[in-house]
Amino acid sequence: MMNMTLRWYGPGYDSVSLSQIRQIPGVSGVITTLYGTSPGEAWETDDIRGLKKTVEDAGLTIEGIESVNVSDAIKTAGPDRDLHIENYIKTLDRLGSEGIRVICYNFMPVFDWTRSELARVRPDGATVLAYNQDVIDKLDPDHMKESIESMSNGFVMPGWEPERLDSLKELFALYQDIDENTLFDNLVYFLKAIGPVCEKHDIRMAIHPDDPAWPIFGLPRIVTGLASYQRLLRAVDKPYNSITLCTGSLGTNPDNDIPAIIRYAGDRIAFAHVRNLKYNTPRDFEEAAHLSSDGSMDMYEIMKALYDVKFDGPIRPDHGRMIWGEDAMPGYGLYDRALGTQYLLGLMEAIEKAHKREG
Ligand code: DNO
Repeated sequence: MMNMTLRWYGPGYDSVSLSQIRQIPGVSGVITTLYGTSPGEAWETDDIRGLKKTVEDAGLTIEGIESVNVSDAIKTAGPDRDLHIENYIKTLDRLGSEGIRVICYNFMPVFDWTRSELARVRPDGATVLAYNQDVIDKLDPDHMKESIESMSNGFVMPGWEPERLDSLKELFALYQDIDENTLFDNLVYFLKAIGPVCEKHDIRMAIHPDDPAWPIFGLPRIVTGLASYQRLLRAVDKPYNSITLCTGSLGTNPDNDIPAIIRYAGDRIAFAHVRNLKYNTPRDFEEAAHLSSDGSMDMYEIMKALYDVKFDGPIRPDHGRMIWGEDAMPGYGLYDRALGTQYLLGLMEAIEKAHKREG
C-alpha cells in the first residue's frame, strides 16, 4: 500500500503547519528536510532527532527526506568530492539509525527545477508555476537573482537559495567541462561509494528527475526519461539505487510515456510525486490542478500503473495552484495540495476495489 504524505519544509520555512497537515484525511506522514548545513557537510544526529520529535509530537511521521542535497564538488568531481561523500555517508548513517529509509536527491547542475513564471493566472483565477522556453532563452544568468527574488513571494525556494543565486558565475564555471557522460560517471561514482551505508540501513536513494526534462542554459541533464532510467538503474543494479517518479518533471516532455516508465522501473520506484500539467504549445506549459481533466495527463493511468507495479512507498501530491487567497511559497500552499491528496486517494480506492472485485 502506498503511503500518502505531504512535503513540509520545516518550522519557520513553511506557511503550512503540521497540525493542518494532520487534519488532511489519509495523510499520516511528511517528507521534510533539515536546514543549517550546506551540501557537502554532515547532518548532526541531534538535529535529526529534533526534527523527528517535532513531527512525531504533531501526530505524524517522517516518511522520507527531500532532499539531502549533493554538493557541486560531488557532481563535478571537484577537489572536495571524497570529503563530501564521506560526509554524505555520515548523514545517511545518522538518518538510517533514526529509521529513515527514503532519501530524495537530484543530480541537476547549478539549478534545481526551473520555471519562467511563478504566478501565471489561469482562467479560474488560480495562479500556477509555468514554463515558457522563449522566456528562458532570453534570461541572463547575470541578472537571475533579481528576476527570481521578484517572483518568489518572499519565500526561499528549494534550489534557488540566495547564496546560490549570488554565485551563479562560479557555479557555471564549475560545469564548463562537464558533459552528460562525465556527469553520469560522477553520479555512478557517488552511488557506488554510498552503497554500503544504504545497504546497512535499507535506505533507498530516490533520484529526482531533471525539471524540465531537457538541457537548459547549455548545462547537461541525465535523468530525463525512460532511456536515462535504463542506463542508470543498470549501472548500479541494486535496490538502493532507485528513483523518485515525478510525473510533473517527466511530464514536461510530452513524449515521456509515464505509465510505461512506471512499468519499466517497477520496484525501483522508492517515492512518487504525482501532479498534472497543461501543455499550451510545445514551448509552453503551466501547472494544473491534479485532476486529469484540468491538464494534459491521465492521472488515472498513472495511479493504475503505480498500483499494478505494487508501489508501496511514500507518495505525495506536488506543486499546487495558489487558490482561495492563500499566501504561501509558490507551488507549496496547503489548499490545492490537500485537494490533490483527496483526488489521488480517491483514485487509489477505486482502483483497488475494482481490482479486488475482478478477483
Ligand atoms: C520542486 C521539487 C524539487 C525536488 C528536488 C529533489 O518542487 O520537486 O526541488 O525536491 O529536485 O532533490
